[in-house]
Amino acid sequence: IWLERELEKALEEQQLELHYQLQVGTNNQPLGVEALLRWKHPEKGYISPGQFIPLAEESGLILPIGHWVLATACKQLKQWEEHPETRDLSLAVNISAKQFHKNDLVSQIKTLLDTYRINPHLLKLELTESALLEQMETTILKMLELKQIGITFSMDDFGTGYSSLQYLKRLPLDQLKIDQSFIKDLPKDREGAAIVETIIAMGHALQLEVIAEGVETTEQQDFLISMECRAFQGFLFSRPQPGEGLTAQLTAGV
Ligand code: G
Ligand code: G
Ligand code: MN
Ligand code: NA
Repeated sequence: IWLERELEKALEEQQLELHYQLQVGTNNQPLGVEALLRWKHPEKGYISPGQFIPLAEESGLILPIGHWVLATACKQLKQWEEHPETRDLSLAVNISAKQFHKNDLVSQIKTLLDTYRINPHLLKLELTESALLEQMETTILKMLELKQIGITFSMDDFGTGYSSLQYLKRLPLDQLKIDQSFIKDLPKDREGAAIVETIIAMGHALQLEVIAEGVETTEQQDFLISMECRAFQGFLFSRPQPGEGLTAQLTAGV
């Protein structure tokens, strides 16, 4: 309970921050960014969302927090749209199941896009398999409604949930994000390699972009390139960092 109260306070007292991690292509060219939530606790320092998102989901605090995340991401996207080096970057935002299934999500997003006058094609929503598979029919309708505005969708942590190929066939996704657990021991891990190769081939056959996350070494990236993967995210390219840091890195032409 104390943590719940602290989290409520964190939102009121602006202790939440969005950090941003770069996504790159085969020549390490910037493609996009993922927004990652951080709680800068006055005594405990940074707390990972892995530690407080489950609580936020349970308590319902995920709704105001999720809205804050979307609004903050849209403001950042607007700033990036104003510079040639960052203008074309997409921004991926993690959406929790509860937030996705809330009635006002679509109107919330429309309002934010209008307010900040953002190109909707640059906003990507990352959903997990468990979020997508709940209430399939309403999920598909809501995704289609958002896609009509221009929003794109990525399936996060792909391969770790109860992925059914039937669902993959029906959901209007744009991207599969291979979970970092499959990347971790590449290129040595032969089973992992076989799974990754299959995910990439299947994703492309379904006209989906495929991005590998948790890429930490050039060996991993080269191996993934040899399997036709064309988008990468991981510590090899950049750590999640505050927006100013990433902007400086990108505008310095690094
Ligand atoms: O950055 P880190 O590895 O600590 O993130 C841990 C988990 O928290 C990841 O699964 C990530 O998807 C999730 N996460 C990060 N930011 C957000 C956010 O803004 N909203 C939601 N719902 N989850 C997030
Ligand atoms: O579940 P989701 O994909 O949203 O969360 C991504 C998480 O992975 C973030 O918390 C981020 O900090 C972490 N992450 C990003 N790149 C790497 C990496 O190269 N290695 C490891 N171990 N974690 C990473
Ligand atoms: Mn994610
Ligand atoms: Na993920």
